[in-house]
Amino acid sequence: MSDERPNDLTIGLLGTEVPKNSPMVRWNDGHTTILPAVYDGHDINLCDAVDIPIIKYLAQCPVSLPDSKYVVHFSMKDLPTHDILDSISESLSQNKPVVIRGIGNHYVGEELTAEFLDKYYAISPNRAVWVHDVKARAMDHTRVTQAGLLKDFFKSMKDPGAIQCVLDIPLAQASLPDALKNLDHGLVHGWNHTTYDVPISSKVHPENFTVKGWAILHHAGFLTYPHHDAEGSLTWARMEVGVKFWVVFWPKDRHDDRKHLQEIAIRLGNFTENEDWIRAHCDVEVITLYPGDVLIMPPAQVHAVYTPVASFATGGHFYHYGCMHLTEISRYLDVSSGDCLTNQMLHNALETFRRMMIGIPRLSPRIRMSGGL
Ligand SMILES: O=C(O)CCC(=O)C(=O)O
Ligand SMILES: [Fe+2]
Repeated sequence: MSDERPNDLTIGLLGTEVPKNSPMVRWNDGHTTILPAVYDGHDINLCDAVDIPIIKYLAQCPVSLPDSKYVVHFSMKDLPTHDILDSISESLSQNKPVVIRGIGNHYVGEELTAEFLDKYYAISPNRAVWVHDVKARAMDHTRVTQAGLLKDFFKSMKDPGAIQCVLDIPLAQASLPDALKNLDHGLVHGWNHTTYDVPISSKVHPENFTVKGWAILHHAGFLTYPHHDAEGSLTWARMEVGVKFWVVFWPKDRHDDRKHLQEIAIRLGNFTENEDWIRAHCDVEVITLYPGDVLIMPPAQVHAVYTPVASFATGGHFYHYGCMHLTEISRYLDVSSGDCLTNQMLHNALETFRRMMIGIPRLSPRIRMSGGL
């Protein structure tokens, strides 16, 4: 597999998608990538201050290997056996992200264009989207998004002066791969099991169903800073086109001490000033995701993502009975240090929790709750 995949991820980018003289970095797993460069009027690279030091730190972190104590690795060959769902559930409930290599369609070799997204994912070039812009973020981190059309985002993909991404393209039809879809306990048990006794009559937030799937789209060189995802949900993501370095963080100790978890979330929010503290208190692993790879993260999992080439990924949020203890911690962190969130706010969360609660008496004995009950 690695035979066909070049380690040099800078090929074809310099002068076409990113500035000719972009700095580079070598990752611990052998890849070389560009570092982001967006210049101000005095030829200063605005990414020198924050983005580049973080990416250099991420690049030297250990690679997540199949024998990792933090991340559980599966391969597509393990699917579809029924046991894999139980093993995945077990890992997630123990707070371990799961990587499954090589699931599903991946259009390797086709260029990522507006036509490609339209043809395979029914995402129109005329979609209105919120565009995150690295230059805007470097100049004022409170104003990172601007409104735009998808086709213009693609035009600026070929502008070496712009590094952008779109983090919330609703894609209601995206779902967990078939073999994994029963992991979504909110839908599978919460909603399906309760409409008999508690019919849906009115006022259910439509996002219960429409935020189930989304897509994200990146130019080469975009760094998403360390954060955990909102609302206590689990997150799954599948690489469709491109490559991502998905970096996951854990406390070295005091895993159940919520004050410590809160301190980590806050310190990671200001990496530059806290690098030494983070090195001393966090274990970190880098998961390199290629097309067809699926990653599932438990609630509250802190992660940072560097996208070194133009990329497209699909994903979604869901809830799981085995992870409710982590959902609770994640929501506690949201309330107590609320600005370390990303992706969409999930307005449906409480309605789904209510359904999951009402559904408990009729739950199959196969379903394990948090804490192994
Ligand atoms: O790909 C990225 O830049 C960020 C993705 C992310 O953080 C997520 O999907 O939760
Ligand atoms: Fe995230």
